Amino acid sequence: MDSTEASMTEMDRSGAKLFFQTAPPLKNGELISEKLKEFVRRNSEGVTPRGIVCVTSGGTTVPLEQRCVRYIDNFSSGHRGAASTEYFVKAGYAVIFVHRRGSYQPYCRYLPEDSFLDFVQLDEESNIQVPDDHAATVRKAIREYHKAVGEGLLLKLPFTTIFEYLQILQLVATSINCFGCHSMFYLAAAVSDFYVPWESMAKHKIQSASGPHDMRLNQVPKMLSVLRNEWAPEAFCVSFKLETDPDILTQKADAALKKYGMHVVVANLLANYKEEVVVVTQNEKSKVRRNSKNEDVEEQLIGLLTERHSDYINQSGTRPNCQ
Ligand code: PAZ
Repeated sequence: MDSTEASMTEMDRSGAKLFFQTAPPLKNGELISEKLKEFVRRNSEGVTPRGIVCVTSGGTTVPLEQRCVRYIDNFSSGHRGAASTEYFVKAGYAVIFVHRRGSYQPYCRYLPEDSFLDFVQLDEESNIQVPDDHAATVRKAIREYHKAVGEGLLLKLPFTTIFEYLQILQLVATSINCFGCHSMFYLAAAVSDFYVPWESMAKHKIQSASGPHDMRLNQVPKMLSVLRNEWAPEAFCVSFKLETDPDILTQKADAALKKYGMHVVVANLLANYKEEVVVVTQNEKSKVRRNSKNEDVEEQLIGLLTERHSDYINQSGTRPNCQ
């Protein structure tokens, strides 16, 4: 078996089934399905098939109580996903941006770190104006954002918890499956490895009066296998591997490539993930570095991935079938 052939164990299958059976149902599942249907319809029309990519972005939370006051979070600001979305749109892809609520958004990545109020001021008649030193940035962002939305190239779907994230990922994957090899998954979100199953979770806020609290965390089933084998078997799949120890990074990326049948694993280190990443495939390990602080490493990364995706489409030769 080559490394892009996916294998799936019975444990992956039954673990995924149990996870979805016991997860609290998505509140707006029907609305999401409708939005996806319309997005797929719009982007599958026409003679030249458009590429479609699902970008996941930001960290998932693990609630500790059903009426959640406390939760475990995952490190991720969503900047990578937001930047990558912009470059995918620029490359002609339709993008489904599955993102953590409140994380960085495409076309306004300068927010929320800088206050929105720094970007506007009032003139003498109290009209809102953008100061000259921000005008170029805001003008470009407005133009590009409205172009992407106007052309129907951007669908934004927010999540907070691991339950929402995986249910939305499943809906997206099964909705865009008809694009076959023209679809891509770019899984930059930082997804929890452990969670508290809904039925064993405290209903109300956990009380501290009774002293230390023991809690058992279950392992989140390996959904990458399920994605590759069942939800979207023809899609081009790119996952990310974040590590803090440089000595184990590429070894872990290689292992993920083989274990989950990914086409690409993007390996990055916490210490410098904004400056460089390593693109790991069956045949290559390519370092991608930004040339200066004013550039995004994502610009080169998306350039390389869209090339690899084109090769994949040419090899597979199938066309979308979304009728
Ligand atoms: O969202 P961000 O720009 O702050 O960080 C991006 C990242 C480091 C979360 C991403 O590149 C990544 O590695 N995601 C996968 C993390 C993981 O190994 O679970």
